[in-house]
Amino acid sequence: MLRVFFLLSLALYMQSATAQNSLPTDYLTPAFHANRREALRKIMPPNSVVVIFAYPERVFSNDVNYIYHPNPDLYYFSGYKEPDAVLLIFKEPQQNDIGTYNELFYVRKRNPFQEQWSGRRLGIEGVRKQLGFDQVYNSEDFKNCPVDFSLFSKVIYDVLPDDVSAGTLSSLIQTFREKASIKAVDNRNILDAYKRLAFSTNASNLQSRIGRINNAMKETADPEFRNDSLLLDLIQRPDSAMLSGVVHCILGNPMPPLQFYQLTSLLREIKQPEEIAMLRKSAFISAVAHAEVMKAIHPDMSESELDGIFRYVHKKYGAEEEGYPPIVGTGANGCILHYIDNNVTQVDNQLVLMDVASEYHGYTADVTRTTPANGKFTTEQKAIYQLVLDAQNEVMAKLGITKKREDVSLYYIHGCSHHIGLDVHDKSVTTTLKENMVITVEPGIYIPEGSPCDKKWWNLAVRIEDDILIGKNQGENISSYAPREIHEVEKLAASKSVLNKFTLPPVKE
Ligand SMILES: [Mn+2]
Repeated sequence: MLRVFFLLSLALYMQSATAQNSLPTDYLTPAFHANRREALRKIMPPNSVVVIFAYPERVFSNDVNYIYHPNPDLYYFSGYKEPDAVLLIFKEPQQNDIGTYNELFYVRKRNPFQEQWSGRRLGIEGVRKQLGFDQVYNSEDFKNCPVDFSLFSKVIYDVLPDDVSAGTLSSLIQTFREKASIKAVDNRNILDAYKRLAFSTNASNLQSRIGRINNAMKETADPEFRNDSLLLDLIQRPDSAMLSGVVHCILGNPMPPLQFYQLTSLLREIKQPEEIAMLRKSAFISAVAHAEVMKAIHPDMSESELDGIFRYVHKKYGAEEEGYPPIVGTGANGCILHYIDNNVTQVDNQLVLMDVASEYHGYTADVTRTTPANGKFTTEQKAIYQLVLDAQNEVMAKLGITKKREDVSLYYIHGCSHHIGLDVHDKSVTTTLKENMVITVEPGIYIPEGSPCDKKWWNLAVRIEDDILIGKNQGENISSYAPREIHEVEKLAASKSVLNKFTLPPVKE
């Protein structure tokens, strides 16, 4: 019996070892990531090194972590999607005992026992073969890393997480701190304020930016931030001459995380053809999901059921994740900009604001539609919806005429447009629009209960958001599959969905 079982399991093992599971074939290639490292070297200052750590893993519940999300910068420059790693990219080739190299990669060690529980790891060999790196080591060996950081003019790295106190990543960061003599913890308040000043230098919103910094300084108990001399100078004399002096100081010898942000943003804000292809897919998938939801939506449905339809359509196309937690806000909930409770059990005859999009192979779309659950806009809903739609159309038309972001911003109701890419709010430092940037256009009107207007407008919330690829002379809406015009939305809502017939047994009380 035992023997039969042994032979049977051997046969099953052999079968599973030879069986080929089909996997997606449209991932970014090792050549893409190598090309991005080369592009980074070109803009790095002389005699510098960039150090990029993997994101930490986070606890979901006992013995269970949240689904791991790789650090977008590490992914961009390597294709590596696992935790517990650090990548070093050198401006110039280095030479020492281990030979000549211009990058070193310390990755998560293979562990057959752990892999049976939590999934396959690439390990050294996998990173060499599948990602095309030459100098690859286990993370544990970072302490023997042959780099003398004191010999570099600039050691450039992102803000180091200060809430990771155990495990491999913690050791990697600790080792780096010791080797590169980094004692201080970066002050995130100061970094944020500097970033806001240095990388959005249009004069039009100078006062509002200084106002926000001033408020943040007043509200905080952080003495280092409150007493930052550059920020205090600017608050005392908030004019553009002082601003340019302050920005000059900030960028003259930038703190490492600011320089890291600047360099990585300069690359990531302009999308490569492979990235545009990925964003087109992600935006299309997301728009199809919105169209399906328009067909399926019904007053008896719940917010979470609608949320589930989006997720199903995204997965059906092979999108691994949602780009951000889905926002499905019925009536008044639509006025909460990042509403994610999605727990209303019946959407009734209300407007439902849905800001939901997929993440496809790392690339995130960002699409919003606002749909009447019963398929017909009321007079009031129509009026507000049309205003938002007109604003969006005007911005989109203007994208063909002007390339200045500050001109575009005149036409936003709540001043919100951002880049998309590996992050849903993707990095950017350039204040003018350039070819192959991908941005959102998302006007909205929100009228919470109690607003100083006729009650008939209360609890109306409308946002329409599309993803626009900036071309040479005009923008292209890459999420246009989901209708926006009132008659189109009503027509689609009146059509049937296979989900209308999808019924399940009730849960026993
Ligand atoms: Mn958005």
